[in-house]
Amino acid sequence: MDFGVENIAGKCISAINQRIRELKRLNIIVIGKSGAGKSTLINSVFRGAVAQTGLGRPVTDKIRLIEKKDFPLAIYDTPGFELSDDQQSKVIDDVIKLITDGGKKRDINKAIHCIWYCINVGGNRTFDENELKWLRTFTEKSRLTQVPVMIVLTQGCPRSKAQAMKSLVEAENLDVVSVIPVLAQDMNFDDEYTAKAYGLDRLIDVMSEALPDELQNTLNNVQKANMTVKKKRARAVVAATVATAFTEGFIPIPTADAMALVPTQIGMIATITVIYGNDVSKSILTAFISSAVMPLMATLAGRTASTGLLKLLPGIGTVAGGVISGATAGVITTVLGETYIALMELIARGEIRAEEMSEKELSACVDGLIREKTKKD
Ligand SMILES: Nc1nc2c(ncn2[C@@H]2O[C@H](COP(=O)(O)OP(=O)(O)O)[C@@H](O)[C@H]2O)c(=O)[nH]1
Ligand SMILES: [Mg+2]
Repeated sequence: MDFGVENIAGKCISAINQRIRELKRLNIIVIGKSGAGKSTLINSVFRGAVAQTGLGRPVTDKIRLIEKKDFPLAIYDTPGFELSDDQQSKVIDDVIKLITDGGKKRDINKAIHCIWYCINVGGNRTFDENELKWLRTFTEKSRLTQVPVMIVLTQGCPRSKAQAMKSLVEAENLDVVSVIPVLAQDMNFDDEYTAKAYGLDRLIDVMSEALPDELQNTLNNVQKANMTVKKKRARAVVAATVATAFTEGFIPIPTADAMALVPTQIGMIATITVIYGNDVSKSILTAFISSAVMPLMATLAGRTASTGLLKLLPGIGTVAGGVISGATAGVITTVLGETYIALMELIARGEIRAEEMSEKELSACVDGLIREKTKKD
């Protein structure tokens, strides 16, 4: 392999694209009355303004499918109990059919993975008995399909009312995973008081717990509401990379072969990128490789006097003795992973606008991050 910065950056881009193509599709049914806040919720939880692209494609006469090209998410937008009795039971039957048809194909990309049942807190003066009845009928049928149902109490403001409603629904002992009050967007009252958005991070936590491992990267790729889960997942990728590639499988190599670690690190960088769902350009990768990967590899090869980086190594002796041990390779890879996670987080939070930064500014940013990660406390 050619270990020039350009070539490594190119390899990263290919690896990222391949991993994006390999993501399984997450399929969600979102049920709720019109005006409950389904579209607002969807747009606040997922990146890419998914619910803004028109009405979606009709799947049945009431259910619409919202999806975007090259985006691993499908949402079935489904009306709630506001319909006539006949229409209500038809919608329930349609939803159950959607689930069983998806399950029959034995393909994770076709299966329904979870259901959000949305109830508007703000709009209900008291809890609507009919809605509860609908929910009872629905969960009795959906229970058999074993698809996790989450009750989302939308427009959950005031919070005390949302909490009271949560207790009321929980007392029903329905077959649901969780009852989660949320306010998807800040809500203004007479310019004097603003209720702050809340609860979306909790919804993603519950989703993450309910979904199988194969869908965790997809969930993180499409969601923008919970940075903690992304970070946790990204750190697990670093730990797994270190464990499989270096602690167990790595045979000490001569320091001159430090670059042999790079292919594994490219895989790690690609997976972290996918978890953050950031649009990563070649210039970001170039800055990361020239300011983080290259200096660390040079340190391993004993070609640098950068004492800051050397301090990291568990035993300088191992490197000075002419070989890189698995443990040393692991420490270096962990630092690289942590630095890359920090960079992805800055971009995902909008704290830096990488596309507007010069190569020099990007490099300075990476430099600052790696200094933070290598600081001994
Ligand atoms: N401020 C604020 N407004 C919301 C929220 N959820 C819904 N709304 C408003 O309630 C109305 C109906 O929401 P929408 O998402 O279109 O409901 P849908 O019919 O279930 O898709 C819209 O005017 C939204 O702006 C929220 O979390 N915060
Ligand atoms: Mg809508």
